[in-house]
Amino acid sequence: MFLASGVAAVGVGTAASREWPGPLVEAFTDPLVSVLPNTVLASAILTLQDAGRPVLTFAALVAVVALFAAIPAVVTATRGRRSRADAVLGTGMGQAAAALVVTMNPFVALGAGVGGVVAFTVAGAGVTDTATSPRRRDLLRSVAVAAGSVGIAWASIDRVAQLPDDELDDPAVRAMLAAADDREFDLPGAERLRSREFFAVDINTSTPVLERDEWELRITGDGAGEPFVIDYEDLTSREAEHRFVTLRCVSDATNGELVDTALWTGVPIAPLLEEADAPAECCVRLEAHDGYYHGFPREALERGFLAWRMDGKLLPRAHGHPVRALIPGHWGEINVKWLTDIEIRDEPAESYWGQHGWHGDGPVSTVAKVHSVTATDDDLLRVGGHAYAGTRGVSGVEVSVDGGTTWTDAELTDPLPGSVTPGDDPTSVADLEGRAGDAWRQWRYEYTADEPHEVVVRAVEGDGTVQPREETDPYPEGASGWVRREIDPTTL
Ligand SMILES: Nc1nc2c(c(=O)[nH]1)N[C@H]1C(S)=C(S)[C@@H](COP(=O)(O)O)O[C@H]1N2
Ligand SMILES: [Mo]
Repeated sequence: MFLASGVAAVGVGTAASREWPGPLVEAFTDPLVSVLPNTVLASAILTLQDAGRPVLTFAALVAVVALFAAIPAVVTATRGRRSRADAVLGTGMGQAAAALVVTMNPFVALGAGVGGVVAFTVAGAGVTDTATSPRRRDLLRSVAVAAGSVGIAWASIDRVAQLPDDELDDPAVRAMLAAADDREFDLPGAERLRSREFFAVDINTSTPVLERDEWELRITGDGAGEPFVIDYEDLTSREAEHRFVTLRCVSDATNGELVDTALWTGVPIAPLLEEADAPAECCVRLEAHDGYYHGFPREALERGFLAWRMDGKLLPRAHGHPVRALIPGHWGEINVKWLTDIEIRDEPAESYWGQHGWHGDGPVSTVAKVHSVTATDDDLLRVGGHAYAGTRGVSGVEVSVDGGTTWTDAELTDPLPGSVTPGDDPTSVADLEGRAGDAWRQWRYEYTADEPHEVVVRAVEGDGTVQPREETDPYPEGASGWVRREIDPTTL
């Protein structure tokens, strides 16, 4: 019955917040993250990747239910069974107080107190029962109460507010999306040239909800007067540009899948800084609605972009709705989603992941991945994937099918079109040639082989620099090294 009371307190308290996982559970995820040593956290992120968030939420849920179940247990133990009314009252007050302290939300506190008490009373009523198997009945009743509260909580939680399916009707966007489809290779098992399942990485257990009409961006300088404020209307009524940009998370393994490309619509940041009369300081700190923050050199921000559309649609909630930053050539973590503040500073500022031991501020490292291995109709082997080198660009991919002894050039997709500015007339794809900025390319290579062998690939940057061979783990500076993959032609 203590457990039933704990489950009900958390369930009803969470339902009262109308969010999932809601403030009660979330109050436990951050401390969990901070008590875990950086190495454990790093390996959890690496091994769990997308599963990391649900696992963390579950761990926090267990912790918070345990706390709320401990309250009636302690109250009962200290007051004895003599006064049930006392125990019930103590439980309710204890649970409500705990919820209030944790969340500072009176509705959650009320829900937790009432839910916990009702469950405690109903499930605990069997204590004085003299029927044949009171223990069993207690247990059944507890289970029923716990299941009931979870059901109520689940049913009353608002699903994350859907965004309207508002697609931009713009010839430039259509031409660029079509260009990506025209230029791509057919590589089974690999992501398309414009990603269809863009990865999402952030610190949240549930996707932050920030509405367009609530959004404002503040630009502030050290101690300098009034902040410069711009709202969504104002930002998005400016003349927009469209850019293909690739993002890669610093926790991506050499042949991992935390790298993707989309067509983003937005405006450059530099003119905004000018308008804001931003002081000529060295450094900036970006801050977001979810409490995430990132400090880096101002110079990088000057080349940045504020995006509110992705592939022609409103920026999805998971990718930073309504507005995010895109900073060319850097690891994913610097591309702050749900952006609310740009602070100009005269000294470097800390970053969320920096404080957890990652060094993801530098330029993204160069990589060529092997995600597709197929046999063609005419009995050739075809290997392929993506190559990305940030703003250095990819000029080639070299493939070795003998474990790294001899190398041959792979075929590459034409670069994606780069930035299209309002004056352009991108009705033909040829107009977009040669302007790829910070986007990946696909590569493919066909050959014959009957025996198992190792394929090794390495990318060549725009200026001819070959991707370094030395292998490192993602933690703390991002993975490096050539991707190697064993291939057994008899299994294809
Ligand atoms: N506000 C906010 N921005 C954030 C993060 C975050 O946790 N909160 N995560 C960063 C990290 S680590 C990465 S890799 C990219 C991923 O962007 P995506 O989720 O759109 O792929 O967002 C970055 N921006
Ligand atoms: Mo990341």
